[in-house]
Amino acid sequence: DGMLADLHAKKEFKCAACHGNDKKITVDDNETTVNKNCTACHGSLAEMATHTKEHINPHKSHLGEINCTTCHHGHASSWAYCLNCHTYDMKIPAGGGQPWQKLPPAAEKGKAGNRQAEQADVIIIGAGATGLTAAITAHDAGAKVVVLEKQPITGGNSMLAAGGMNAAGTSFQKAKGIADSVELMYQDTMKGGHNINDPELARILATNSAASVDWLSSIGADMSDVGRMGGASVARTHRPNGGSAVGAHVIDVLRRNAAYRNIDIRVNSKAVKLIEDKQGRVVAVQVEGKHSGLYTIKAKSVVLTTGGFSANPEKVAYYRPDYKGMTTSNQPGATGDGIDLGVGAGGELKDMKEIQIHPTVAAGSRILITEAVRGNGAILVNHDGKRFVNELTTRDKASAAILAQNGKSAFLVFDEGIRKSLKQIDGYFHLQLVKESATIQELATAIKVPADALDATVAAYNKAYDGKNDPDFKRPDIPRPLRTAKYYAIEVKPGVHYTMGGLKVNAAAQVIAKNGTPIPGFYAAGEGTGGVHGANRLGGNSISQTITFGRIAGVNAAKQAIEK
Ligand code: MEZ
Repeated sequence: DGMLADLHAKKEFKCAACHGNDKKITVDDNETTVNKNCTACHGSLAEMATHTKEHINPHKSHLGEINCTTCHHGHASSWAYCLNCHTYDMKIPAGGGQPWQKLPPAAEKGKAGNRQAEQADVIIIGAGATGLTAAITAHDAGAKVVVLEKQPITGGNSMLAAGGMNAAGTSFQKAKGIADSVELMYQDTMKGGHNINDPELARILATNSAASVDWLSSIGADMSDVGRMGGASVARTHRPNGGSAVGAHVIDVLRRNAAYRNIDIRVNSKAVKLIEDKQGRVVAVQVEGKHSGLYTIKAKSVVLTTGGFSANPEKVAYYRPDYKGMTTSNQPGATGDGIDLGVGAGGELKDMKEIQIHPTVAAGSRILITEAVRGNGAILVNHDGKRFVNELTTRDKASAAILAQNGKSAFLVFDEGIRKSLKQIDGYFHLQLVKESATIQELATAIKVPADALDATVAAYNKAYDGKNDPDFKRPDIPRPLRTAKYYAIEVKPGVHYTMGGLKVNAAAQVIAKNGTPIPGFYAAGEGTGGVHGANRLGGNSISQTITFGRIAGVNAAKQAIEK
């Protein structure tokens, strides 16, 4: 009672209005027919957005083109997917405030469905940037690909990626006169990772980075803006012109490319088991579809691109008890169950204790404030109104410095010039995370720090900008002063952001077994693998990894499937 189906029935719609005219109602896991019929009556997501009057418009979000049934459920209580991360007071028709995760799956859990066993060349598990890149690459290499995604939407954590994608020696850098090299990116990556990275993987990341930017550009992405991030010797972080967030754009481009190629992508479809033959080769995946129940797809190769486990507090606390109870910047699906699947198939783990906390998550929230704000000139001040760290140091050091301050938080302070330099900052205003004032003194009052101290801090920083020298904290780059009203501040705290550890892989993206040899037919790439970043990932190296290693995994998985 009170579900959307009942509301429709009251308006005398029959089952067929949503489900189509089949005598027997069957629903695929993508809920294709239902979604088509939602938009046929109510309009597209974009049209719905124009009718929505609320300040936070759930039909126009950074999640892009998603299914109506992500939030609206016919036979269960509806629930806005946004509420996985945000705390909006968001009303939804037929909503009962029940978290999406708690909804009973339509298929009885663990029950065999009546779906026939299928056969693919390559199965990709996980539809973030790595998975979609691997899928497109494997498809273009001639393979029949199936992509499985347990969440109701594609995009994974990549969808939330903000600051950009690192690459060395790109045409965009050259056009801006930035002298960079593969060697410098490699050295920065190793140093940032405390030199425990797998040097071969770190080198692959740097060597292929410019080609990965070119590949993304060739399929429709705009990576023309270049900024600087912590731990980087030069500006090499690529993002769309004007400084929009990189992730939503990259995912939009990858989704469109996958759709154009008619790649078979199944959401609400969780891989529950990897099936091996007697020789230990991975030969099939058991899937639990939201509606299909359990079924099996045989494959000649399987690529695991399921991401990390930052959104799994128990797992984080198991490996790092010191991070217990910390917020996370990650999407709800980042629970690490894919890594467990890989272990079940014999995969070796690497660097699981290496978990990154990002220094600037908006206090009391899960909203990441991109490092690009600091890269473009913002400073960090403590509750005494004073700077306390080189804002362009690596994340581990910046986070530790914030946690050492009173209240274990800090304020990110910037001005109108910085705001204008980076489009994604507009989103923080939209989310009402920013305090703003006409003068530094007034800003100090608004954030309750001593006004004279903040004034002196900003004056010293502006002097450092003028003299191109930061004597107090040795910040290596001050691209802008803080001189243009208005002035802004966001309170920030560290949050669990990225898990550097995962399955051990080789240069061909093959998963390595405990005996040190590759597991036949089994590939992995992206955050679910360990080794690329060592003990600390540099900002911007994650999207770079997704594209570079997604391509390597996709092409190798396809090659071996087609040859087999
Ligand atoms: O790579 C990242 O994690 C990144 C660039 C995050 C950010 O601060 O924007």
